[in-house]
This record gives sequence, C-alpha cells and structure tokens, in this order.
Amino acid sequence: MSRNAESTAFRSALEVVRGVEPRVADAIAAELADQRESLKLIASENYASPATLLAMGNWFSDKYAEGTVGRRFYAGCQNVDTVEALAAEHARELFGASHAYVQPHSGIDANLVAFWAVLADRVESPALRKAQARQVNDLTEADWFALRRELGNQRMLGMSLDAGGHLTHGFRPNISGKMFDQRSYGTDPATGLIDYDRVAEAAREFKPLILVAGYSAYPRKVNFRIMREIADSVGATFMVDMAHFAGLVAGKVFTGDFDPVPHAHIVTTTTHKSLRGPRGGMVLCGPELADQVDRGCPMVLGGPLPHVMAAKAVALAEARRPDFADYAQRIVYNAQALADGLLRRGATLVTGGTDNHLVLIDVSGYGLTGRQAEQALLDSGIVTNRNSVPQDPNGAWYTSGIRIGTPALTTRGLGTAEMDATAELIHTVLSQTTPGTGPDGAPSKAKYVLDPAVAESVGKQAADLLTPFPLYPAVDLG
Ligand code: DSN
Repeated sequence: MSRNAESTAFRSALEVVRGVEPRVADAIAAELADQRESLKLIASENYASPATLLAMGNWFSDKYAEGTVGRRFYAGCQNVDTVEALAAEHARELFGASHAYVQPHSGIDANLVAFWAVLADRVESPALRKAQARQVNDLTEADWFALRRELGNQRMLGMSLDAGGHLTHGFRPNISGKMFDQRSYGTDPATGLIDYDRVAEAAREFKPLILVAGYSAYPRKVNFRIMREIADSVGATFMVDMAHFAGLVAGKVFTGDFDPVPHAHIVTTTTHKSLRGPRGGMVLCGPELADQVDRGCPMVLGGPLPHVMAAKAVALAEARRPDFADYAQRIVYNAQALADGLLRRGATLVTGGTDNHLVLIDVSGYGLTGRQAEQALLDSGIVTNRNSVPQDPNGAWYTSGIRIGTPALTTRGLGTAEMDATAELIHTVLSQTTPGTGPDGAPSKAKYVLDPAVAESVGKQAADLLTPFPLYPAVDLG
C-alpha cells in the first residue's frame, strides 16, 4: 500500500465518523497521537499493521455467522466463509497445526472453548454422551444433575498466578477457578524457574484432567516436550496457552522442545500480542479435538466477528512472510538488551534475565511497590504495568513487580541501543522515586514522591528516543 493510500484511508474514515459523532473521531485521532508519543512497554500490546486495522472496519461487522465454514445457522455467509477459511489456512500453515479455529473473540474465550472441548472429549459421563448425541429428550432431571456435577468437578493443574500463570488457568476470580478443582505449580524460589520435577510430583499427586502450560509474566522459555511427558505420565490432556509468545512461535524463535504445537493436545492464543494481529483469540488442535473445538460457537461463544476474522487472515498472512521471523528474533534481542541494561544498573530481575519478550523487575529492590513504580514511570512517559512477582508480599493489587515487554517498540523499529537507553530511563525514575505516606502519615503502598523535574526530563528523553522511529509513518491525519 502506498503512503498516500494509508493516509487517505484513515483520513476518509475519520471524516465519515466525524460527520456523525465528532467526539468519537477526535478520540480515535487522540489515541493515535498518544500511542505515537508514549514509550509503550506493555508486554501484551503491539501495533497492528494498517492493512490489519483497515480489514476490521467494514460491513463484515453486520453479519451473523454462527456455525463453521460451510455449516452455518444463517444464510448468506459465503464471504464470511472465505475469510474464516483463509484465516484458518494461514494459521495452520504458520504453526504447522492440523486444525485451527479462528472465531474466539479473546484469549479467555479461546481458553473456554478449549476447556469445553477437553471436557466433552474426556469426561466419562453417560448423560454427557447422550447430550452429545443430541438425545437430550432422553435425559432425566437426575441425568442433568449428574452431568453438571461431573463437568464441574474436573481437575486442572496450571502455573500459579504469582509465578506468572494466567487468571484463566484455574484462578478464583475467573470462571476456570470456580468450575475446576484447581492446583498450581510454582517456580523454584532460588532461581525463579519452573522446576519440572516438582510439576511432575504435583501431577502425580493431583492427577489432573488438564495440565496447562503458558504464562503472562514468566520471562523464560518452557520445555513443552517435558511438560507433555508429565501429562502423558498421568493421563492428562496437555494444553498450552501461548497468547504471550505466539509471535515467537510463528517467527520460529521458539522451536523444537519450545514450540508448543507439536507437543500439546490443544493450543490457545490471542492474536494481538507478539503475533501483532487484531484483538482476538484462536485455538489450534489435532483431529481428535477438532469437532468439539468447532462447536465453540454457540456452545461457549457469542456470534463470530467476521470483520475480526478478516483482519486475522491479513495479520496471519503477514506473519508468514520472512520479515516476521526477523521481527520475532529482534523482540527477544531487545528484551535481552533491556534486561542487561537494567541488571548493569543494579535492578533485580525475576530469574535474572529473559529469553522471551518480557522482563519482570522486582521493584522492592528500589523500595517501591509495583503500583508506585507503575505510576512514577507513567508520569515520565513510560507505559508499563505492575505485576506480582513469585511469593509477592504485596498481593495482586499493589504488587512488587513491573512487567515490561518489547513487541511494540520492536515494531516501531527500536533496537538494542535504544533498549539500553530505555533501561537508563527506567532506572533513573525508579531510583529517584520514594514511597509516600497516607493522610495519617502512615506508609502508603500507592503514594510516591518523584521530583516533577525528573519526570519531565525523562519524559523528554523518552520522546527523543522515539523521534527517529515514527509510529505508522505513512499515516498523516492532517
Ligand atoms: N491481559 C493480558 C496481559 O496483559 O498479559 C493477558 O490476558
């Protein structure tokens, strides 16, 4: 696409929106301006391509399409079939999966589809079998009661939240923590790394139906071959949620034992993190679970979003290009440069570094909570998010960690030299911020003191760092 075409497309779209509700057009333009100006280090965010963004803003949004390709509950889905089939084909080719389901609206949705598929495939329940065979009229009240009890009491073993696991891997605030009998495996307190012997021991004791691997705040690779062996040893289904690192799998940075697709029975992901697609989810699996996975909508999901599936097809086509592998590799080099820069300046990092796209700083070394650090960095133009660290004494709200990631800045073109400069800015802010006190003079976990001149100076340096790397350089909104 020429630069001119991108500018024309976005300008025209905003002009049309402005004609109806100018405040929405203004907010969209302001969002671009804000994203252009901030040093975005949120590990789960990225910048989708103009082609991906534009594929979402159209009349596909108007179409209902429950069902799957060629088997819909609504008429007139031939064009939706085209984009859904294309997205699934690109996903299968990109990840070497035999089946791809591209309808989930988010990572949570993708995980719910996967949980349903495993339950439906594995739970020994005569009532469930009747329901699956569409003999629902034969089920008595007692059958339905038994079915609910059997489905709702299955066991899941996942990585603990404070070790970096995700909410949907069986934790209380999420439905997965209420419908599954859940246990978790943590990390070795001395190294911060997954201890596979401990995982195997937990699996032997607990005998889960589902063993889940995957994380949103673990800065290391996971050996999926070993995890599959553990799952097999106790007859568990092995599920991997690769939402955070799907781009590193797609870009062939994670291969062999570290590529989940050949090892897991079922793999879920989002499409908008390191994979750099539209906001959404996806499930990959082998033929044995494909039929259950395809029942995702209307079993678990609301109507598919065909406009987002169109954008998934575009983004997955982009991820199949050779330059995506180069991008994925640079994400990791940048994260390692950021980690090295922080370590050299005295920061404490969970696991002492990274071999993926994210770094977890234990800010208690600076005498701060995660909440204080997050806000002080934000005041200085650096966007991060607070995160628990293993055995976090400050809980999930205040936390003791700051999670930072490089997918977004790598998309902008920043490299290892800029990561070292970023480490300097982060260290400057954190070392010059002190904890504040509440109204009663007691120590506060939220309040902090940072000289505004320091925040302003760092903000200016962060903006200067971004100047040579304009975001969406071809888009000029005038
Ligand atoms: N919210 C995502 C993240 O920030 O990691 C995970 O769901």
